[in-house]
Amino acid sequence: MYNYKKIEEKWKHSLNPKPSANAPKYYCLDMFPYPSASGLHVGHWRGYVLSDVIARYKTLQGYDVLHPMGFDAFGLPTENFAIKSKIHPEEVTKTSIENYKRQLEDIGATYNWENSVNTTDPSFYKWTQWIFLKMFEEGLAYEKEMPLNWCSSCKVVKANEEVTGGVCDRCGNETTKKLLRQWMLKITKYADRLLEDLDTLDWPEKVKKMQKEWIGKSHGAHIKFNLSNGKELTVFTTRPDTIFGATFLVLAPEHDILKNIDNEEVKNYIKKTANKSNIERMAEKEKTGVFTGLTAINPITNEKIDVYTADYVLIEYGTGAIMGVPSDDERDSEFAIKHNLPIKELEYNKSIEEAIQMLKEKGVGEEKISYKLRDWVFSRQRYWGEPIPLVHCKECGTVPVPYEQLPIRLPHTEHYEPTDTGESPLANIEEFVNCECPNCSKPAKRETNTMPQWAGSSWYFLRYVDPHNDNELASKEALKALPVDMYIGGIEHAVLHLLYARFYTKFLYDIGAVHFEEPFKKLFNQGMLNYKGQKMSKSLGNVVSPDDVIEKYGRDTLRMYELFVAPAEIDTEWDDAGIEGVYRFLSRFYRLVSENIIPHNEDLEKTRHKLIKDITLRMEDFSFNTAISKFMEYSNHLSSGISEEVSKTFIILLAPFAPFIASELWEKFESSELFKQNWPVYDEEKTIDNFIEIALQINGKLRATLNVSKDEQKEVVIEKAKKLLEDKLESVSIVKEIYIQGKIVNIVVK
Ligand code: ANZ
Ligand code: ZN
Repeated sequence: MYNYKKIEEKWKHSLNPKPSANAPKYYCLDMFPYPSASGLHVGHWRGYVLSDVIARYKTLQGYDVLHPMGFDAFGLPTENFAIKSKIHPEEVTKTSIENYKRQLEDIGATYNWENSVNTTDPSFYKWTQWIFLKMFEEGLAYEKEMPLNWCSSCKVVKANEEVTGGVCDRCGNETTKKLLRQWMLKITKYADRLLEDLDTLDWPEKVKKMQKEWIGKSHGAHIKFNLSNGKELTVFTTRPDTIFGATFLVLAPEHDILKNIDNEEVKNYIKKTANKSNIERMAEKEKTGVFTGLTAINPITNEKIDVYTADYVLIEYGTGAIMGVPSDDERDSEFAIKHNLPIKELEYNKSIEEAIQMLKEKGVGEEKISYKLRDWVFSRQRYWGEPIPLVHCKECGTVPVPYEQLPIRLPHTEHYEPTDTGESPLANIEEFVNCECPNCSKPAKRETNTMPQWAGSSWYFLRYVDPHNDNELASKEALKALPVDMYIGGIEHAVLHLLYARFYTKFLYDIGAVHFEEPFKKLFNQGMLNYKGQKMSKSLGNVVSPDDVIEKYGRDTLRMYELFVAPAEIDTEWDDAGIEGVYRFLSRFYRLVSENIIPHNEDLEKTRHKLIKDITLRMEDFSFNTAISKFMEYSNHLSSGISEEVSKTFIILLAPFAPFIASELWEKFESSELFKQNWPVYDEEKTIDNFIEIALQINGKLRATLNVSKDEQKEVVIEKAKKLLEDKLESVSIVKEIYIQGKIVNIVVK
């Protein structure tokens, strides 16, 4: 009887494969989780099982596998939970991590826990702060007043990436714009490299496309217009050839030129749009806008045209101003119709290049490339994050904290709730704020903003290889294990985390801290595991707890079911019945190997090679669900008996999926460690069905069958057939011998 409880208890602590000394390295990485107070559910397990199977497979193939796990523990989810539960974020983090570790170990995942990192550990964030200082030194970190997405419910500024559809991705409230002083990172400096190097990556095309669009490189031109107030206005256009049809100009409501306009209507319009999200502004509804009172001269046609402000023009893109070409641009056309502006139907046969040439010659324009990518708003006004290691001095301005003073520790406080002034709670902690200027030693004040949750996750994969190094981020020697060979995580990180991590890596490459420009060679996005038609989540109350499944079926069944349920990259539905099938397979296989061992023979040897081939090819394809179907098929096929040789091969192949039962069964045959074995190899010859069965007929009647090699010569087959039918042919005379290739020998007699 398959007693999974006993087996799993027995093998719980001896499943970690140990690498051989000078094996080639393989770095298999999971996107590390933020440890939430509600723990893991079976949906989270989809990715973790996947990476564990790959890690174990690669170990058996002889690689020195690094498969680390850590915790992305700073950030809003923990802080919001702490505020609600009135338990300090430090405490929440500690207990959540303990629970996660228990759950991860529980399922038999082979993590290198000695390499673990935790982004809230000062010995880790020392280096998060170090990287920031390096960026500051290189001019990549700068301060700016920014109209930012403000969530009045979370009381926090949100990065563009954290606002979806105009609402806060954390609480679902609509965000508004608020002007605040912020620390920015100049990711735009890397736009071209981030774009071009996508071509070098073995990533899902979908993710590459999303990054491409996020970077949003457009070729076009800047064109200058003279305004009636004596100022000059530059617009960005991707269609400079349409300048002949430009019959009005539109400014974003936030545009500088509007700052000094004394016009009630304009002022009201600016005020009204301030609270709208970009998504709303670009939505396909009526194009609102007002006349500014200004006019401009079209530099090519010399016509006088009106200048409007309208919120379909965004301040962040291009120059925040456009030329309206109603004949060719749909939005401009809608706007022109609504505001009764002239529409010039023209035919353009001038190419874009020629148009740019013409604008250049007239001195009113030039070629320009524009990006959608914005610099990264890097500061947060919250408690639970890394302090930004800068000091503000009245005499010296903004001064970086000397490297030897790192880490700047997050001070402990009981008042970690956000303030509604938009300032960080750290601003109220005098012992923290007041300090000495590192430059002139006069009293100065610390920066009180903290870093976003993305800071730690942008580089954590570098630290795993050398987590206790106090002198550098990671030693050159340890970094040889990088870049990451296989990165596994959800598609939701396509543009945020994955773009930031690439940016950080490129920066660290530029300052000589790492030897590679791209952190993740291969990326795999596992699909979501839904339940009752929805994403599994505690708040929806449709969570399947791994603890319950383990109790009822065992860890091996849960592991295999996670992979059997669907191709790993596809979203799918948890199916309570489906798990039974996996459980039955494991029970049957256990019984087969325990009770039904027969002597090895040629047929079984053949089956063994076929099995190795079928599984190995599927492993290489990441087709784990079909690999499991194959296991089931072979187990059925072998139900009348299995030899020791086939059993041992089967067990090694099964080990990455079901390490507990595999270890138990292995012990029946061998005393060596299962995970020190080599992944079996197959002999192609032996997987081919060489022999075929030929029907032997006399005068069209079946008399016997004969096994011959597939491409046996006709003469040889007939010779063998006659030999086999010898006694039946004795007293007759042969008229004709017919051979139908690979099928029938018919001997016609009289
Ligand atoms: C005239 C024109 C004629 C345009 C035409 C397009 C088609 P992509 O491709 O996304 O880069 N634009 C420029 N800045 C803008 C802003 N801040 N807010 C909203 N729209 C803006 O789009 C570039 C085009 O989007 C630009 O080219 C401009 O309209 C508009 F037949 O200029 B075009
Ligand atoms: Zn100073």
